[in-house]
Amino acid sequence: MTIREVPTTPFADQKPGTSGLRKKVPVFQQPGYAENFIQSIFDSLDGFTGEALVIGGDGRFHNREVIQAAIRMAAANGFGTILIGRGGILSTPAASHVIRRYGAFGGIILSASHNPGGPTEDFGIKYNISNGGPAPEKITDAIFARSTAIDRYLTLDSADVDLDRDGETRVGGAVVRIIDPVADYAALMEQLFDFDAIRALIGGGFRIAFDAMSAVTGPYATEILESRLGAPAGTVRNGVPLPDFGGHHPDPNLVHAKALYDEMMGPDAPDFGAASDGDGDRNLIIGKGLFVTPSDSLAMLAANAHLAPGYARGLAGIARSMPTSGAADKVAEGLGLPLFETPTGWKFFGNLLDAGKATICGEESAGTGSDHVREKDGLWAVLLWLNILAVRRQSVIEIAREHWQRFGRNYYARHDYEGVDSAAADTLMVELRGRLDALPGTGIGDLRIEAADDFAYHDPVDGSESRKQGIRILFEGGSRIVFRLSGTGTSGATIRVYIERYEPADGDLDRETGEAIADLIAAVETIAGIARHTGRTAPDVVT
Ligand code: G16
Repeated sequence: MTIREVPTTPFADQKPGTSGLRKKVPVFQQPGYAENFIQSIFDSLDGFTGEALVIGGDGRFHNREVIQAAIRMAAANGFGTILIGRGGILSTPAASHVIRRYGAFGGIILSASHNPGGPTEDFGIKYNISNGGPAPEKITDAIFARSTAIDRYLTLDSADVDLDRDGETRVGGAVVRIIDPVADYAALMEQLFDFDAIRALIGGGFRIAFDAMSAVTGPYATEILESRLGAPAGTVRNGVPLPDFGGHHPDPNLVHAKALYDEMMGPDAPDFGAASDGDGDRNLIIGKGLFVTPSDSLAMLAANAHLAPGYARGLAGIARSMPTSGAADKVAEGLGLPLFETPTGWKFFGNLLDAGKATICGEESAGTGSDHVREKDGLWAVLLWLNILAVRRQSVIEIAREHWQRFGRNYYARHDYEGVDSAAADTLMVELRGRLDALPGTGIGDLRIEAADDFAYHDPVDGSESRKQGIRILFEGGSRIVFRLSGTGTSGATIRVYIERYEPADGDLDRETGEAIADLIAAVETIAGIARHTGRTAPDVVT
């Protein structure tokens, strides 16, 4: 088969964000757009001739078209084996596992995560390296640089591969292997968790509601929760992945999983509610009568992980992204473990996990995971919670209360201002940065600002520096407000404001979050002038 060199010209907007390149589907449908980015990935890598590449996606609209293009291009560029999940499906954590398990050189993951899907909605491409994790900034910077100068891409003239039939076909010099997307991942979960204990819990009448949000986790959750753990049929809702997620926003938060939340707060609530996002790496945990914030979930999982066989030896350390609450820090302190604070983006955890410095990582953006793969993992978090509940035989709310009585409670909320004019958002951040030196020592009502900075990260493993990762306003007493711009949106800018108050173990642990942080919320406008800059007087989403 002849390799074709197709002339192309650069697109100016292919800079990867927090997690790969995310754009609207029509942008990706422009001739050569996906091809340019994929070739820019290959041109930024060395030494993959004859090696294996994993390709998988979350099944969203445009998934199959890009997979077919990526197969031809990977073969033309010299990969020897191309592993693809049946139907073009691989959840992001499953793709990470497949890369590791088969010793692949890397993987291309097609997803825009929790963003909506469909002909006018979102699509995305990201590259993961051989450890199974998102490419570090060194590589994403190289991909972007290449995308601005690209003048050709390599492909082959070959028929589409049948993505729905397991087995092998040849495309050029490469073997394309279609694999079961669920089997390897489910086997890994059985190694980590005590399935017998969870089965006994469920057998005793413990009720679970899992919302797969018509996204990729459906087949994984159905196989694991219903087939292997014996939960009744119907435990997994919206379990069939749809290209447009049924018209919903597959974001497992209190806004987009409101029906589940309402049910969990109701009189006949199941014992445990959970949801996962478009590509299966995020999770939402709701006990009967209690929403567990992602930051608290990280802390509670870390404090109890030793109850699961895969973590019985204890943890090497805990890592969290900077805007994530300090709840995990209290656990690390209490257990005598190192705590690492990284910038937002799972890619920053990779080095810590590879070096054995951290075992469990998590983010406020509903991501938790461990060293079993190099992505956050929604179903993993659900199974670790179930394992803990099966051993402790307490409710989620009892576990949470005991946790706060031991470590204190971090009242926490994130306010998002979405679709804001990008120039206005940039001006807001520039102005705030300019005032950082003047803020310490000043007061707003009863709050006194102790310190203010722009977070910079020094990677303790490879020594790399990442600057301008979010503005922190730290108050006396440990409260905090963080401002940063999202790196995952596809239209305009999203301003994220993270608000946190720490209440010690002997303080008032039973307040409403909104009331506990009301003075901090009021201080946001004084500090940043969001209304003045953007005209917005209230956030679009509060989580
Ligand atoms: C991605 C990253 C996460 C990050 C999240 C939100 O998650 O992998 O590390 O916390 O985006 O990022 P931002 O605040 O910049 O929008 P996902 O689930 O979208 O891949």
